[in-house]
Amino acid sequence: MKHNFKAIEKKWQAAWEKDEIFKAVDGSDKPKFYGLVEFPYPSGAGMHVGHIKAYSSVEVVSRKRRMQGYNVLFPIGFDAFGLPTENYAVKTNTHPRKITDDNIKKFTTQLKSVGFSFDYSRTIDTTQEDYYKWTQWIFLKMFEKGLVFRDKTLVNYCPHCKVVLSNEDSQGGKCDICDTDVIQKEKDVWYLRITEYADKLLQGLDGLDFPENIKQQQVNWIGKSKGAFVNFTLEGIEDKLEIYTTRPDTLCGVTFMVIAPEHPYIDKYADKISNMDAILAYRAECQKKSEFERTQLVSKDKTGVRVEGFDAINPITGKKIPVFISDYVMMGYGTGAIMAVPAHDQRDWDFATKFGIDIIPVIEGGDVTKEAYTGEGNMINSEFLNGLNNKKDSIDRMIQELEKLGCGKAGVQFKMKDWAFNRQRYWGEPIPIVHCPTCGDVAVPYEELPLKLPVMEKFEPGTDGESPLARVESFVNCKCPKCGGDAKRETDTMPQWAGSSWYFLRYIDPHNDNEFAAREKLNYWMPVDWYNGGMEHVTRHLIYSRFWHHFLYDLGVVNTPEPYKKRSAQGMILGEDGQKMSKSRGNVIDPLDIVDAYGADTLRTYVLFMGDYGAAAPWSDASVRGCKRFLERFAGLTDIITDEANSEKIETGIHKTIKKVTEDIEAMKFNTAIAAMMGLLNDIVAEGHITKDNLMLLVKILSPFAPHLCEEMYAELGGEGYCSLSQWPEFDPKKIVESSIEIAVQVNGKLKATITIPNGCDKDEALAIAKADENVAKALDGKNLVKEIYVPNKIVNLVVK
Ligand code: ANZ
Ligand code: ZN
Repeated sequence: MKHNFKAIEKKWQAAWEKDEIFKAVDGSDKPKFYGLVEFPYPSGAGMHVGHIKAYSSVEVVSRKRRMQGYNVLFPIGFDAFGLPTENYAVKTNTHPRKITDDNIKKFTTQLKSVGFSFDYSRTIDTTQEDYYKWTQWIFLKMFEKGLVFRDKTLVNYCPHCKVVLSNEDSQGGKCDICDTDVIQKEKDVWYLRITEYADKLLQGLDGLDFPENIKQQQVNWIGKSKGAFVNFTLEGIEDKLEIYTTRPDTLCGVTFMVIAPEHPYIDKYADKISNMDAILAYRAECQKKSEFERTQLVSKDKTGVRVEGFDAINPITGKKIPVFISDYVMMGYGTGAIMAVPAHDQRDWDFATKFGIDIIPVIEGGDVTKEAYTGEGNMINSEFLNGLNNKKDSIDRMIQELEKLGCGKAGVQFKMKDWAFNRQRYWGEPIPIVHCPTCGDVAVPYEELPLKLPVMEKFEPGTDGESPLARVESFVNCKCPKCGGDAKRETDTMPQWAGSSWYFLRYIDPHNDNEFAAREKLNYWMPVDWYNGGMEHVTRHLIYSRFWHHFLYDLGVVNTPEPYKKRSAQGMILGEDGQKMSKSRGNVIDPLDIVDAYGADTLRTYVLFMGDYGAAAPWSDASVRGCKRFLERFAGLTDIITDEANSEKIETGIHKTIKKVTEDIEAMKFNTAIAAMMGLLNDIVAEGHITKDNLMLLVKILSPFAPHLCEEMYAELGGEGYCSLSQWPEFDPKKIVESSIEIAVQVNGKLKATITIPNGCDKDEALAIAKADENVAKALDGKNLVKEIYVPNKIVNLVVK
């Protein structure tokens, strides 16, 4: 048949939709498969080819699972709150509701035109009241359990977007939305205590089928550090100065202390400090820098000011040491104070060198007059540690001593910070909290959820980065749910990551009005069996959603701590020029243009054929045409059907290909699966005919990739029902075994011949065939044969003298 994709694709998409064949069934007794892809942000630009690649993997797996008899849940939805829509709303003075609805409509049409087998009856939109009601509900549960707190703090703030950004959203010191440099600003911040789950998030990784690099990124982001907290006496002051160190073993090498410029002791003991002017001036300087600049960009040129007023006492040596403030110590990590060991820490070494402070080595090795020595070695200058040469032993011994002296203990720290959870923007979930002058922060009662976003005409943030909601008096002014007195609502909204932190649970029961999802449905469908998405979400969405799920598990409302059994990630599609696709480069491929010109099946096949699924790969029009050509030739197989049996070579090829495609899909080696089908097609075309039964097998294994064409061919071949719901073929192991195989013959390690032997023949037979070969015979002629080696089905190796 002809590959008449225009007609075929419309026809089958309509049929699938009408018969609702991709609808997941609740409470079926079939085994379940829950395939998930990261739901899109419905931007005005519509779908790009990256979406197609991201969805095609789990799409192929889901289609295969249906054919293997699974009850499949493969849903889609829209992560629709967020800044791009809001910014566009401000610019065009259109309500974000309308923009969102329009974009979702457009996206849905586009998705359907590619023939993805989503269960559209479960489509969710995070901006709908019946969805965000439950986002607010989870937030309130966290509030109830003490996992939400408010604090005035210096935060990462984007002066362009006028929003507070979490650390995750300002990686590298840049706003994740607009790339502007973030600044530090004091703000009222609502935090989610994600740090309370740091250990669980770390340990939970163990049993998960995530790629190693994804696990590693999460491990690094969580950043667990083991060390000790040590209290240093400050002369003339009651309070001790507590520091965090990973190297308590180096305590005798401490020659000064450094505290963060924001350290509270500066203000608390201002009256004891004689150079407050210099200190406050330095502190003001530091506030101009972002945390990123302070941690990453601090050059060798260290700055700081000595705190004139109190010195510290080393608890082991009893020596008096100076205290400095310097911006290389962060208030947000550990205790905001460190013991400095210039001989063994490069930052401390740089500082000591500049300020002329002693450098005392306590570990042998290196030359500390040139740089800090960070290797291992014998302990020296360290009293009771002297002579020890194992870092762990020294650390343990020192902690023991500190505990005995009552001035220190072992402890851990995490790099991960609590999650800054409020945004001063309109298009987000209102935070359901009321500020009462008498009762403080009070939760909106559950029965009042959803706390609806008020309808507004203008959405600009206020001048000082205040939320637009602060201008809606009818929203702001309310009664306190506790005491009934006059109160004011919180006017900030949640970050975009809120709605995506639990959406996979709502798919399971999207229309439930009483709970976010019924427990027995959750028990049946969860965890997600296979989740595919982008590498850019590995330290945010993937951690946030695992955190929420762990919390819900502790709350007793979901059945497993971890939401995702398996995670994979697609590689980026680059432009033909090898550069990232972008409007400004003019190298963007619109997937719908490809659907128009070559068909959805070609597009789907191509994005999985373009290389290793996880690797970045440039777009190639030539290769798209190659895939189109493959499908055309495949369609042509219906024209060469005969009753004549296929040759052994083709029979073997077909069953090997079934085996390969079956296995490659599981291993995400889609490109080699497709390549195998292409190779087989060539062989069949060369043979000139194929039986109907054999063709049926091929149609089925190609169908997850090119489902429209395969439905059409399946119908033409007289298949029953839908190809998409037919049974996945099993390969015949007997047919994979070839009757004869080719092996190499070496004489003294040199290749002399390639011979054909019966598959699985014994040593004698193989040797006989080898020796009968003319070249081999020549090589043996007149020599003394001292060794005969036969590796079954692999090689004959003869050694002569
Ligand atoms: C003494 C020492 C000696 C240190 C040595 C290191 C090497 P991680 O692994 O990142 O946890 N530190 C502690 N709190 C800090 C803060 N708020 N800002 C900047 N630096 C801080 O590193 C912990 C180490 O980083 C700690 O151990 C401390 O320096 C420093 F040879 O203490 B160390
Ligand atoms: Zn009150």
